[in-house]
Amino acid sequence: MTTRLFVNMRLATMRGGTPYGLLEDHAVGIESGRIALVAPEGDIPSSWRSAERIDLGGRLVTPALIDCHTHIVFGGNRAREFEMRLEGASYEEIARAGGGIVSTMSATRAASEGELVESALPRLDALIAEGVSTIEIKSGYGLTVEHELKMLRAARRLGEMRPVRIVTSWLAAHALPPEYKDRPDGYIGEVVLPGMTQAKAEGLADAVDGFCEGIAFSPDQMQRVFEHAHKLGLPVKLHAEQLSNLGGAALAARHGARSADHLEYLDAAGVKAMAEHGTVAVLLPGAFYTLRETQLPPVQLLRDAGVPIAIATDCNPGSSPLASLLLTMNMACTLFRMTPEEALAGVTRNAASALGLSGEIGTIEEGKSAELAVWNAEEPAELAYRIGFNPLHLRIGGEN
Ligand code: DI6
Ligand code: FE
Repeated sequence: MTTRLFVNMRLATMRGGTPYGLLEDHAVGIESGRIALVAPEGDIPSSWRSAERIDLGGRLVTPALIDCHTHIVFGGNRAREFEMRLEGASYEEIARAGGGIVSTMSATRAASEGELVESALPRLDALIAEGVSTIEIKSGYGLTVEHELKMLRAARRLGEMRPVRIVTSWLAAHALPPEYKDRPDGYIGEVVLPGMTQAKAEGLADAVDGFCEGIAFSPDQMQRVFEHAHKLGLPVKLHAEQLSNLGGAALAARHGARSADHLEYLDAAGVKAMAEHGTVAVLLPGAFYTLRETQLPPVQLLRDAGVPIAIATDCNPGSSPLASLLLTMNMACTLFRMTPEEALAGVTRNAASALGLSGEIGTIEEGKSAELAVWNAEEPAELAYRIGFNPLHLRIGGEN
């Protein structure tokens, strides 16, 4: 049994209470991959005397980071579309003209599972290098049962190749593939629902997601998806209110969703529904930035209602080609006026809640999995403050 005792650090536990849950002069003991001790350095039980002692030189320690919304498995890239947007085309125009998600669909269908893994690895490694230990990965670019399952198998393989926890989501209801043009209900009935059953049977899906939007699926269609997920016992979440307000967040909340994500166009009724059902708001500043969105998510309404706010990269080839959670934190502060403490809670405690993992990760507490990030920093606000700079010193744990 390996026991290690980390001493001489500033501990941002993110447990609430004091800002950042900050503890000075505390030690953290790790036993068999769990946090077994958080105690003042002057008050360490004698049983810890034989543990390996590691001096962290006064550095800042936080929970390892969690990216709770990504699409890092995909084929190809959309750099040409980036150019088109700079020439004046809008994201929605490109999508309606057969570009956008559907162009990534073609590249994803053409890629083998191994090729998807290879192309996702550098993105995954960039996140890990910033102290990330848990990453959610969605399907959504295959848009047939076979190719959606291939994406999730690639996601699972990534988790075997690197010391990270991968949480998968079945997002077949992401876009309508061309072969189902004008037949969205047929696509739901023939691909989204039976594929979900198969993904569940093969242990490939931990949750079910969808894109509720004018260019994607309606609330009625999403309702069918959620009802099937409930039958299978899979938790749900939703891309909602990104480009317009269809009431998706309230629908998701009523279905017990763990999170509703994006939310720029969320209104007060949607906020209320999320608060009532304990649905986490996942804000995605990388997509807001890339699409040069001007409608801000209602951060103050969410705060006032006590809705937990998480933030994530939304790493995807179209609306958020962003593989940095630290930059995401900076964007959340600068673009959304979140505080650095809210940004850090958004990639730790609240991101864990969004994934249904708050009993396991997201704060530094005895009994939780020992997944920590050690930073060359003194103040927690330094993590969100710098732009394009990675102060990670050491990542502990994550190999679950
Ligand atoms: N909203 C997004 O921002 C991504 N998916 C979604 O539902 C965009 C995906 C893409 O453009 O490839
Ligand atoms: Fe997304």
